[in-house]
Order: sequence, then C-alpha cells, then structure tokens
Amino acid sequence: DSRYNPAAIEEKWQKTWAEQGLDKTPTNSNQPKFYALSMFPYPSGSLHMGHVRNYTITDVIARLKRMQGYRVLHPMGWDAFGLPAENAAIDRGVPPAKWTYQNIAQMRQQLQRLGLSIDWDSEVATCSPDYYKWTQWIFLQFLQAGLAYQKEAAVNWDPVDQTVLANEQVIDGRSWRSGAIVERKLLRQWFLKITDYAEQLLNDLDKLPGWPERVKLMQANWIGKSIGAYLEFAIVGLNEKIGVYTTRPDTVYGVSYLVLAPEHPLTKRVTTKEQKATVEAFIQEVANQSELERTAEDKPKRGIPTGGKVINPFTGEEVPIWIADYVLYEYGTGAVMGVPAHDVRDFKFANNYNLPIEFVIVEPEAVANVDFQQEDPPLIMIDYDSAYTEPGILINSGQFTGMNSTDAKQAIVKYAEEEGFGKERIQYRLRDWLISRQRYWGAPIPVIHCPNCGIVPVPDKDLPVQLPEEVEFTGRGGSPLTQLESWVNVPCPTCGTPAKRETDTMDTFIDSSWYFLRFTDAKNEQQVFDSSKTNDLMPVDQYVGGIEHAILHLLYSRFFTKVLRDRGLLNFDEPFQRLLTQGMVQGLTYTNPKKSDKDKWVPVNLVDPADPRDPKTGDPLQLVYATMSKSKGNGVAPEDVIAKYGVDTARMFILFKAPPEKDLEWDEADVEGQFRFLNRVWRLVTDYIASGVSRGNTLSDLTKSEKDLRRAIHTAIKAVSEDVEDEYQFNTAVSELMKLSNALTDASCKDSPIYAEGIETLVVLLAPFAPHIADELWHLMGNSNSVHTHAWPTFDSAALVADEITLVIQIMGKTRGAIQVPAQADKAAQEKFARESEVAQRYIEGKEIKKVIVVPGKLVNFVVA
Ligand code: ANZ
Ligand code: ZN
Repeated sequence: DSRYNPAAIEEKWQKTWAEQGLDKTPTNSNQPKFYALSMFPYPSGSLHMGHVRNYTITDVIARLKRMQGYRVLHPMGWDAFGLPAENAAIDRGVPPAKWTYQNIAQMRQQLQRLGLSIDWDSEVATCSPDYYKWTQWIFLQFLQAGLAYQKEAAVNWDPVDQTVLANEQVIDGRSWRSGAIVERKLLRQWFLKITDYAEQLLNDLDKLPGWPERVKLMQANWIGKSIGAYLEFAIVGLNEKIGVYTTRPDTVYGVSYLVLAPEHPLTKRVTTKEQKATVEAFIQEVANQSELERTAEDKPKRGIPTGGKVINPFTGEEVPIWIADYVLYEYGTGAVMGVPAHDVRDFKFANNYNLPIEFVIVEPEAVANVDFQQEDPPLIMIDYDSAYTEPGILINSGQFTGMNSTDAKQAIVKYAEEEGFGKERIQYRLRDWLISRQRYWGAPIPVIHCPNCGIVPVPDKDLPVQLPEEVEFTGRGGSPLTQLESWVNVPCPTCGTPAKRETDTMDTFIDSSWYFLRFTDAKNEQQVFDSSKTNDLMPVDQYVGGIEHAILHLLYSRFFTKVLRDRGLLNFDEPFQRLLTQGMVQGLTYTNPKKSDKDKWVPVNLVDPADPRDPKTGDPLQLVYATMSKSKGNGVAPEDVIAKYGVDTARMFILFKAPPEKDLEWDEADVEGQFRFLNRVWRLVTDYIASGVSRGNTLSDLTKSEKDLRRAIHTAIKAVSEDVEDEYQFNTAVSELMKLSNALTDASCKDSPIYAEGIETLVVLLAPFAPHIADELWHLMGNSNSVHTHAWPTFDSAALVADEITLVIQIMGKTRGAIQVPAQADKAAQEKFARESEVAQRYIEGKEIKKVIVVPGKLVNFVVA
C-alpha cells in the first residue's frame, strides 16, 4: 500500500532518530552554536495544545538551525516543585514525589510522540536531588554575597493553602491558586536583594533588541524607576525628623499636611494622648488590609490625624501629621508630603478632611502679566476646582517664585542639599523578592539556626539538604517539615550545639531562574555547571514561551544571570538573546451574554448546536473562540488529533493557521486541509519515484516550462528561507511550500531533471515543519542518510530572473487584458508590443490614440479620442 499512513511512519522515525542520536548536542565542533529553548512545563500530568504549539515552534527553529549548519542545543525539563503535588498528596494520599514522577513519565511519552528533536540527555527535573542540590548551592552563593537575608515582613497570607504568597501571586486581592482573599500577616521571611540590581535590570533591557517591545515595557514598569527627592521635616517637640520621598519637590511650598504609613515606627511617637485610641484602632484596621485594598483607585482614601506636627523647612510653617491607608510603608520612606493642590489623591483626601489646599504652580498663561522680578513677588490667589498636575510656573514659593516647575525641581533639591535637609533620590517600585514558602514540596533553604552562631549555612559537602520522604500530610495547614523532629534537629555545623534546620522551602520561581544554565551541563555532579561549557552554549539564542511569564520569570532569570556573572561563573550579561511569546490556542465555546465574565462559559458538549441555550437558565447562547481551558470545556486533546491525522498534520496546521505570536483558532476543517496537503505531497513524490526520473546536472538549453519550474523552485527556497529567518513567519513559509507543490503538480516537464530538483527541494524544505513524512519520502527516494542531516538549500538568483514579464493593457484607465513580453524589452519596446497586441487592436479600432502612458514592467494605458 503506497498511501500516506502517518501512524505507520511516525513512530518508526522517532525510534530511528533516537537510535541515530540525531538530536544530541554536538560537542567539540567548529560549527557556530544555537540554543533553542522552550519554557519548560510544569508536570501536571497531561500535555495541552498550548504546550504542543510552544514546543512545535521551538522544534521547527531547532531543526532549521541544524540544517543551516549550527550545533543545536534543544533541551527539555520539568518545573517540578510546587503546590499541586502537595495538594494531590493531601487530597489523594499520593506522596508528592511519586505523583510528580508519574506525571513526568507520562508527559515525556506524550512529548516524544510529538517527534520533537529534543536532546533528552540534558533532561532535568527541578525536584530531583541532583538538581536542587545546586539550587541550594546557588542560594548559598547569594547568602555569601549578602544578597539573601531574613526579615520580619507583612506578608500576603493565603488562608486556604496556608502559605505566604509573593505579591505577584496575588491577583485582585486573591490568591492566584486557591482564589482565597489574601490576608496580611507578620512573619520572618527570606528575601533576595533583587533591588541591588534594579538599575542594571532596567538598563540592560536596551541590550535586547530581539525581545518584544511590550515585554520590555512591562519589565521597565515593574522595576518602576522614578527620580525625585528625599526631604526632611522636623517634628515639633521631638528631636527627630520625618523623611519623605517625593517626585514633586517643586510643590513643597504647597504642603498642607504630612502622612505616615500607619505601621511607620514614628507613628506612635508623634501621636498625642488625645489621639492615641483612634490612631491605634486605625492601625489595627489597616493591618488586615491587603496592599491592593489600600491603594485601589476607586476606594476612598481614609486617614486619622495623629495630633503631631512637623515644620516645613522651606516655609517654617507647622503642618499636621496624619496617618492614612494609602501610604505604603514599603515604598519610598513610608512617609509622604501632602500637596492637595497638585496631586489628585491628595486633593480628594484634603476635601474629605477639610485640609487646606494651596496652589503653588499655575499655567503660564495665568501669570503672563505678572512681574516676578520685582523685589517682593506678589501673592497670587488662584483656585482651581481640581488638582493641577501639569508643569507650570511657581507662585507663592519664596525665592523660587516665577521659576518654571522643571527648573524649580532642581533648584529646590539643590537648596535642600545645601541647607542639609534633603537630597536627590532615585526610587524603584521593585521590591526585594520574598522567596520563602511554608510548604513541603520545594527545595529546602539550606541553613541551620544555631542558638550560638545564628544563621549557619549548610556546608557544601552536606548538600543537598534532602527533602525527607516519610512525611505526613494532615491537611492544608502548614508544612509537614516543621513537625518532623528527626529532620529539624541537627547539631550546628560550626559549634556542634543542638540547632534547628530552616523548615521553609524556596519559591519555585528560584528553580526556574537557572534551569537554562543547567541544561548546558545537566549531568555535572561536581559543579553547578562547568562555566566553559555554559559560556560556550549560552546565551539562549531563541527562547519561546507564554506571555504570562513576561515579568517575573524573565526578570528573575535575568537577575540570577547577573549575580552568577558577578560571582565569576558566567561571562555574559543577559540569558535570553531573543524572545518569542507565542499566542494562545483558542477553541470554540458558548457564552451566556447575560452572565458575569467568570460564569458566562458553557461547554460545547452541554449545548444543542441547533438551538444553543444555557442548560441552567434557558438563555440563548453565543458561539465564540476563547483560550482553551478545562473550565470552558473547549480544549482539543493533542492525542486525539494525532491519532486521527498524525503529528505532522497537527504541526503543519499549528504553523500554518497563525503567525507564532498571534492567537490561533482551532479549526478542524483547516486541520483536514493540512492533512490533504501532506497527502498531495505524498502522491507527488511517490508518483515521481515510480516514474524513475532522476536528477541530472545539465542546466543548459532549458525549455520554457523547465525554466518556469526552476524559477518556482528557487523562489520557494528564497521565500521559505526568508520567512523562517528572524521573524519566524511559519504560516507564510507553509503557503510557499503549497505554492511549490502546486507548481510541481502543474509542471509539464515531469520527465526532466528539473522536476527531480523540484521534488527534492520540496522534501528538504518540508523537513523542519513535517519531519516524519519528509524523512520517509527522502528515504523512499533512495537516500540512506536522514533528510534532517541535509544542508538547508540556497537559492540560485539567476533562476529567479523571469524570461518574460506580464504587461497589463488599459484603455482609458480600464484594464482590458494582459500580454507577455520579453523581460529585456525596454520602455519603447514595451509600448510597441502593447500597440500591436490583439487586445489593444480590438479596443482601439477606428479611434485615434491621443496619449500612451507606459509604466515600465507593469502596464500600458491608451488614451483615445
Ligand atoms: C508630593 C507630591 C506632590 C507627590 C504632587 C506627587 C504629586 P512614583 O512616581 O510612583 O515614585 N508617595 C511617595 N511614597 C509613597 C508611599 N510610601 N505610599 C504612597 N504614596 C507615596 O510616586 C512618587 C509620589 O508618590 C511621591 O511624590 C509621593 O507623593 C507619593 F503634586 O510627593 B508625591
Ligand atoms: Zn553554632
């Protein structure tokens, strides 16, 4: 049977490639290197279409680069620590390790079924002791460098999962996993000092032209650099000062109050006896609110006067000290100067609490006639009914009156510096990274708490600090490690006194902040990696993954790279040269327009397509495309598609349907379209083989149809090569392949060596996209090597030149026909051919030609009377 049967060939080739080691990373070679990396998956147990798309894109790039002569590293691993394993243990009694490794085995098999050209020798799982040994080692490097520290912190507490969450894991005030409303709690936590690298992380974004602009912008916003001033206000009656951070020192003459974050250490000291009770009640209340609740735009800002006062060092005036929920203790100095006239938030606050509003900056037009040069600048009374936040001219601002606000900023900071009550200050939104988790299934933080020595790092020779296997999961509360006396109690490595292990484990984002480095030397037992290998293969040339990792994972990985570089382990600044964020895979589902965004989805299988109605309410439904998900019931299982059409078809569809960075609408008809295309290719090639035509090497004396075919072949090589370079326009590359296959089908020179060249080229160009069918056909054509070891073809530019060109004939601007003329005909010759053409003769007959307009190589237009 010579029909295309994917099931029969795909597994065969997967086995053959594995046996021949085609996917292994070549070593000791003079070839240039190429590192193609997909964001590694969490081993949830099953592969979804988003994975398939991600890994297919990277695989095409890897295969292409191999054919282009690079030695390619294309690895895969498992982001295998994290909460779901622990929840499975609690819910179903399966130990986390067992659950995880079962899932890994299952997903590895699914991945292998995709025919991905992955070097499985470099596989890593972050939960395996030979990986997390080095995660712990890296943590100790941070500790040694003074970049890891413990501090008491108000943390986000998830009352359902009973764990601390990073700020990023709190979405709209709720836990990203359990959905519980997040509480605030004071706990001793481990942090990494990412803020030390804020400036570099921001500046080095400029070294990444291969990243999407929007990702760089998201990172820059997350780092949130602002340039402002630190100003000190003396507290009346105390020999102390309150420092504020402001981006608007130019407004300092308009300060009408000062606000402390309720948890600011000075709050209690400045509070008067009369205010003590109210202030304490307010502090209590605010302590239970999340940061989001405190700062939400739509929430009224609440505050309480402390009774205390400060002196504005510029005016000598006393202004009251308040506390308010919207001032965050962790940002700036935790204290703010209130300028209601020029800040929207302060304006509302002042209106609420009847605080004075004094405008000190106005639009230039408002003071166009004022002479600010006279000795005593006039006091100007201006009132707006909202905050004036634009730049302008300073009024009522002592010696700075009359200056424009930009100059005034500098002048005021300079003055404060000279007088000793302020200076310029750069501030970042970025905070230190809270990395400790009160959970079991993560890398234990490798330190021991000794009553004599304090925090003692576990000596390198004792790494890894293994996760004990025999633990009991009682429920969701806390970490079982804290209950395991035999594990917790150890002698201090320094002085031998009975001491206790740290029971917190590390955030899983730590594991994924360096896995791409380990891939370069995955089996090293002596070192985290051999720097010479890592420096050779890094940076990643092409990283492919989801936009959901635009901020944190990428920022943390960049941070780790810079720290390890500063520890002398790496010789480059940035881990990922180029980044492609692939779009979502969408499936059809129903929505009920009457319901809220969260509840509106109705899975397709619950609906009668003839009369789509909500099974619960009877409301009419709309059919829409939305990102595939379990809850929407609109997922398409990769294994079903593969069973029906084979993986080559699935790949071709995914690549053809949308450019990689755009969303992709799953459409069975288009899947079938690609299946039919591969069948056509199969027939073309097998018919060709049956015909016995072979490839000669004479290129002289080609017939017209040979020349045309050869032009189609080399146009395809050029177009596909350009489409896949840099921008990875795989969708247009696939349509070029379709064009070439059409040209071959239509060719009238099927017995020519040029036809043989065309068939060969089609199979070679197809190889990165549909690797199995390509290798099978290549093999049937009599080749003993794999098509994947064949060099990517280059085009012959001479072949691209056409012998003839098409000229459009127009009469009075109306297109009436077209003619073929020799390509070398000049403008005059083109006009001559046009005049003599049958179309022109027919339309012009009997009329006088008044004018002829020739657009050379394109058209000839006759103006007639
Ligand atoms: C006085 C002022 C006048 C301000 C004015 C703004 C406009 P970015 O750009 O985000 O850095 N601020 C400072 N620390 C704060 C804290 N811990 N919690 C809440 N708000 C805080 O914002 C800096 C501005 O945010 C600062 O400048 C301060 O208000 C406020 F017409 O100072 B400004
Ligand atoms: Zn000790």
